Formats: sequence, C-alpha cells, structure tokens
Amino acid sequence: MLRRMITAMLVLFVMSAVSSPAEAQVDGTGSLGGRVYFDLQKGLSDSNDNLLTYRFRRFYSTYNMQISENVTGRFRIDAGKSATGGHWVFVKHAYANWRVADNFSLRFGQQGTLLFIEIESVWNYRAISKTLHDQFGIRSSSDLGVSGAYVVNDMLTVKAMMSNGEGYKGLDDASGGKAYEFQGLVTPIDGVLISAHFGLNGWDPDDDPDTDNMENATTIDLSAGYENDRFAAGGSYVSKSNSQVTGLDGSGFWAFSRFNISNSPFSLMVRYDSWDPDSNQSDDTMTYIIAGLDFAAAEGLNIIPSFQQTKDGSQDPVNEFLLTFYWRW
Ligand SMILES: [Ca+2]
Ligand SMILES: [Ca+2]
Repeated sequence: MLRRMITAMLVLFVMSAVSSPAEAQVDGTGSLGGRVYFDLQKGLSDSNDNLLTYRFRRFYSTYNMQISENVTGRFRIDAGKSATGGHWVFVKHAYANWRVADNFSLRFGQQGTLLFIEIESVWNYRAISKTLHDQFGIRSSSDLGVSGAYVVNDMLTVKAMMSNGEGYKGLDDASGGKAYEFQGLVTPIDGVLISAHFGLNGWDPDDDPDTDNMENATTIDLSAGYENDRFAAGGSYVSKSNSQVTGLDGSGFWAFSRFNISNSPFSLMVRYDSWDPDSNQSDDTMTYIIAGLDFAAAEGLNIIPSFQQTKDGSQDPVNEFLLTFYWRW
C-alpha cells in the first residue's frame, strides 16, 4: 500500500511539470575528465604502529555529453583496490538527463542518490574521507532508477528518486523492494544550503516474492552547509531504522569546516563524526576526527597531509597519519 502511494505520488510529481523547454547549446561533443587519489598511510597507535603502506583509493573517469538541446548524459567508471588483491571496476554513472522544462528535469539510469550528494560537495574532501552517511553504509552513493528535480522557485527545489535500493555495487533483492527518496533543498541566501531528506528502502525478510511481507528501512537526514570562495562549514544529522542488516541502524551527526589561509595555496580542514549504532549496548558510539592541511601544489594537483582518529566505543582510539595525493583533469 505504502509503495503504491509513493509510486502514485511520483507519477503526479512528474505530470505536474509542464512548460516549454528553453534553448541550449549543442556542440555535438563531450568532455572527458578524471580523478585519482591514493595515500601514504602510517599508523600512530600501539594497535597499528607497524602500518606503513601506499593505499590506492580511487580512480574515476567521467565522460559528460550534450546529446541534444535538452538531453545531457554522463558515463563514469569507478575503480579501486579490492581487499583480496587486484582492482575492481564499477559503472558508477550511466544516465541521461532530460530537461523537460526550464524548472523540471528527469534523470534515467545509474545515477547519484539524493541522501548526501549536496553536503558532500560542501565538504569537498571526498579524497580524504567519505561523508558520514557513506562511511557508515547508510546509503550507496549511486543506484539504478529514475529521478526528477523540480525547481519551485529561487529558494526551493524538490527532488524525488525511485531506484533498486542496493546501490551500484549490490545485487537487487529477489522480491524487487525499491528505494524511494524525497528531498527538499532550500537556498535562502547565496552560499547557504539546507537539505531535508526522507528515504524508504524496501526489503523482504524471507526473500520470497510470493509472501506479502515487505519491510521498509527508513532514513531521515537534515543537512546544512555554507560555502564561499575561501570558507565552508556544514554538517548533518542522520538516522536509519528497520534496516535489513542488523548493525546498520543508528543515528549520528557530523560537522566540518575548511578554510583557505589568506589566499595562499594552503587550506585547513577539520571534521568530527559521531555515530551511535542501535545495538542496545551502552558506550558503543563511534567517533571519527580529521584534521588536515591541503596544499594545492599546482593546477589539478593537491597534496594533503592529515591526521585521522577513529574511536569505537570504549576501546582505545586508533590514530593514523595520511599523506594523500589527489589529481584531476
Ligand atoms: Ca531492492
Ligand atoms: Ca516475502
């Protein structure tokens, strides 16, 4: 019933947008870009004192296309080092974006999910660490489905997405449970972004499509950020309940800031995460601290030393020093 209501809402949402598309430049070509980052990782605690290794983290290659006046597309591959050796490669994005009207667009295919895409761009240091949401597996950053974005006015945009739910690395469940995401984005003044997100992800306790017993994991997020050319700050509160996998439920927050030091190539970043799993154990909160210095060595090349500390409940904190090399084109 819930799923039917949501599907009907999505259909209404799509039908509600009508007006004539505006002119756009079609140059008939696309652009190819990429990003790579890897670290030199050194353990600083008793438990990881011997750790000293280069760690390949990510390679992305992205091709953006202007397919026609109102249709753009993107293809992105994502590669990283597998835990068992060798590299994995995934198709992270393969989508077409159709600008149906000036204030309304639809996106089809493998695409970014809605939960943390905006606040991640305020954080800006994916090369150093994933968002809190991504770190604790609350939602995959990409999934296969259809989404719509409707610009209500200068201050408000609403988005909705229906996708498989398992993310771009996962296998869709046999019973076809879907993820439904709804987001309101408010930009009250220049540089300020506020996002409210509600998500459901259907799963089947017995993995049998013939028994009508679907459950829904629920995700709620409130994120806010501010950025200008030299300074940014932001954070989120997020909670997840009724997940299929025990241990993924919980709630937490993160807060971060970064700023450029008086127009030099150096920027400082600090971040604090706290995640409290719903494990019925006291003192199980996980915290994560980052303090780093970003050196923009040359156009397209950053070298970023950082100190990172993770602490799991009452266990001793684990400290690491990372020297991250990040380049893009
Ligand atoms: Ca699913
Ligand atoms: Ca079932």
